[in-house]
Amino acid sequence: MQSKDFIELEDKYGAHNYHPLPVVLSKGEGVYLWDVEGKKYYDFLSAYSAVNQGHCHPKIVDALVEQSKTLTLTSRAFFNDALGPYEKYITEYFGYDKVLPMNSGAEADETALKLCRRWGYDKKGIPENQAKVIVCEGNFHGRTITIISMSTDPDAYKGFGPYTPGFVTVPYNDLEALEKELQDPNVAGFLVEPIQGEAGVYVPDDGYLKKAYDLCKANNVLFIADEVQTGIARTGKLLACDHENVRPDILILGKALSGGVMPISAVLADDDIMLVIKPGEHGSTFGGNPLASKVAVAALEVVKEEKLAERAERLGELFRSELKKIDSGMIELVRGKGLLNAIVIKPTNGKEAWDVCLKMKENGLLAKPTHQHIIRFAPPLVITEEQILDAVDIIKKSLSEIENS
Ligand code: IF1
Repeated sequence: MQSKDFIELEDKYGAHNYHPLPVVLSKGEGVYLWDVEGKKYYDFLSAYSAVNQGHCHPKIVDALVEQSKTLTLTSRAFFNDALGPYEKYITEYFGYDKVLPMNSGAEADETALKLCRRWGYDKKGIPENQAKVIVCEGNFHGRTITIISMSTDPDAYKGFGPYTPGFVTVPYNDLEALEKELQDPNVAGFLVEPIQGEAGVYVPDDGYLKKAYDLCKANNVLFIADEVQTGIARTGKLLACDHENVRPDILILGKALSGGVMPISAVLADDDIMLVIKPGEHGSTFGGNPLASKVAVAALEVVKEEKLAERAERLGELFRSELKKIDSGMIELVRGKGLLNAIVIKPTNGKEAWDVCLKMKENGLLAKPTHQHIIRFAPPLVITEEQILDAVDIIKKSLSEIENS
């Protein structure tokens, strides 16, 4: 079978909830992907930052394979010999008292919202069912009905009402608006992405996260960081909040927590928050399964052993500086932190970001636009300097071919 055959199968038998780039991948290794015709590509999406450690990292795959031979799932109706050691490892790794293990990023965000509301009632004394959570315009936290109820993007929420109440929206990177809303005694939490990925890699002003955190503390409101995409070394520190030495009250992780081999997410908090949820009040069939426990430990060990945060910091600087040297009228601006970057494309000759991505695919690099004019670039953090420079050459060549088409 060829690419077109696989595309036809998905079109005929799969829901049409995505519009993928026309490439059919069959193999991944490190920063590379191969399609069914054997063409090789640089992966500059990393499955939206889930493959920070590189495709099929041997250490992570070995952990998956080994554990899968003995015990994959017990449910939390019973204890198992992998979860406790994982919980100890991850809580010491990030510096929190406890972890609540889940599977998808959305489930972790939902878990954080439940923890926050329950803390609001039991600890802050907010009247029952009156808790509010402040979120930012342009946010992306997942696809469940409660999460899209917080969204300001019609593509995310239109046609899926009625919506979950209890959310207040403020502009991102706007401390004045945040301070005003924090005066409401019924506000339990502020949920924020340290960098807005889906919105187009919006990096807030230096100091925004720290000042937002301080404003939350001054008003007895929980600062909740969604680091599903920005965490696990992606932005040049272990967590994006580390750039400002902010320690979230509730930390949400996902994606690269598994190195891309299976869905693993986690919510971390200290006892005064985590213990507001009592036995039987929250959970999931696969949450904290032995397979995920072993895989997550391996994935986190790789981050430290291969110094992926330092690599992301150093190679991200190189990537942005090389992109800024490209003499192209199509590049309106370059922005990002670590190896989470984006360029804003100025439509030219009737061509826009999607066309640039198609041309880069032809030239051996895979990336995808977020919204109409922004291309996100997020390669696995194991990329080398030589590969970064090679990728920049491909981007430069592709833009030039379009501008001269
Ligand atoms: C899609 C976006 C990225 C996330 C943050 C929670 C979640 C995500 C900050 C939910 C997930 C994914 C979802 C995927 C595409 C991708 C995405 F474009 F949708 F927004 F990365 F930017 N918090 N992001 O980025 O985690 O439930 O997916 O495990 O839905 O199209 P999930």
